[in-house]
Amino acid sequence: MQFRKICVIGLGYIGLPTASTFATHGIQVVGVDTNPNVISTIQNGGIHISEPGLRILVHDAINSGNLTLSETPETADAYIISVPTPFFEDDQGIYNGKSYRLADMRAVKSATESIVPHLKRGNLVVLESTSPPRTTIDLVRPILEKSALKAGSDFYLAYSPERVMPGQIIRELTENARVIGGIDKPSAEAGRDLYAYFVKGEIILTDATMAEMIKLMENTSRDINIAIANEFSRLAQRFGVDIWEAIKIANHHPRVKILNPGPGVGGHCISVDPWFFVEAAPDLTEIISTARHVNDSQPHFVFELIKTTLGNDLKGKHIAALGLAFKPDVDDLRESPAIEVVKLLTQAGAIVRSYEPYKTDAVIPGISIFPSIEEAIADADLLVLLVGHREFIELNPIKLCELTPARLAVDAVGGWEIYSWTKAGFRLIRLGVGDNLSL
Ligand code: SAJ
Repeated sequence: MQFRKICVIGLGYIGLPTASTFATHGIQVVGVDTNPNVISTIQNGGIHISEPGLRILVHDAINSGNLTLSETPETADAYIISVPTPFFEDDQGIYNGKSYRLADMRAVKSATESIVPHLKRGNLVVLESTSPPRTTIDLVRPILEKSALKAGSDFYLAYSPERVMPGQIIRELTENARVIGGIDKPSAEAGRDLYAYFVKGEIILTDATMAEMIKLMENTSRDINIAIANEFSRLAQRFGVDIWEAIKIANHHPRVKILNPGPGVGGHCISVDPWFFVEAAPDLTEIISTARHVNDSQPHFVFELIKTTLGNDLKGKHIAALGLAFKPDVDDLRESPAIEVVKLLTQAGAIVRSYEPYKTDAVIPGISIFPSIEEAIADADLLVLLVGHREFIELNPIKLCELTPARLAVDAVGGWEIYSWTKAGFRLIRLGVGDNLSL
């Protein structure tokens, strides 16, 4: 199947790189976003998200004449839906006394509805947004069929999850294997013909519900693996063991690959997606739900570690929080466990100065963000490393000593080396390293 023009609905972390990549591969693309600021930013040569290489890619796409922007979809050969699927902030479900989050599918619904007036016989519609199992056939299909066209016989419908890692999106978009699940075989094949314009990795065809489930399984298994690493860090602290060393040694086993503990799991994917399984089948998801609760409580564990280090009373204590992003070397603050830790410290009476090198102008209610590390650490009693940004890992503790009165440091990501920090005059406490602290 040939595609001359497509609409990509939702120009976020996935939609914008996807739209631009299709455009630089010769397809005419209408990038659609309901937020007029997103459209004007891109039209003025900027981008509203930071991702290595993205600005140049978008610039090339616009300059090629193939990428245009609009607040509404237009007639096209194919439509890709890549809008957010967060969970509701205030609403939650309860099963057997344990809470779980509920998926907010409003953006998928309205994006799908916006296609209906333009849908034509022979079109392909692909849902890319991470979604609960059966969304393509139970939610998207009936909306599209309001056009009086039938999925399968009149138009193709598929689900294809994005699997790219923030920070490496541009490369992974083309190089990663791509799963395409059709509501029938011709739909999967139409999807393959579309993504084959730029995907160099293997394209694997399956059915729509399996593709939805595969995506959720990938992120859920990562969440569970991080949860066990976090639980190991708690055990190590109790038993006087260095978890970082223990993991390194355990990973010498040919079939063991333990991930790293940290202040918790953030971002828009792994901390959200497992809930889609729990909501869809709370009676079958005991481990998934427990892992989510373990990871969500990890910021509290780090908070307790800092509190103990400062002698249990945080009132009036000055703390410099290094990093607010949800993971190293990205600017994304969504669901960030670092922010949770800062909030807990502030609630307990500490005066926290935060520094996030990738987003110095961020505004977060209740959090004081400073434009430079020098200002954040200037009057600190304690430094806490909350994100393993490269520039933090490479900090020289000897030089830091001249910039801060703090001689206490907590490392929640395993980024600072105890020997050099101790030599420089700091008492460094690392998450998951047991000493005489009894937590
Ligand atoms: N984290 C740890 N310990 C680790 C690894 C990660 O605590 O050993 C934390 C990170 O600091 C972060 C969170 O987990 O807070 C998630 O980070 P991540 O790097 O594991 O994943 P994401 O959210 O950036 O991207 C994931 C990827 N999925 C998998 O690796 C299975 C990516 O391929 C997906 O495309 C993406 O989710 C998505 O969009 O679903």
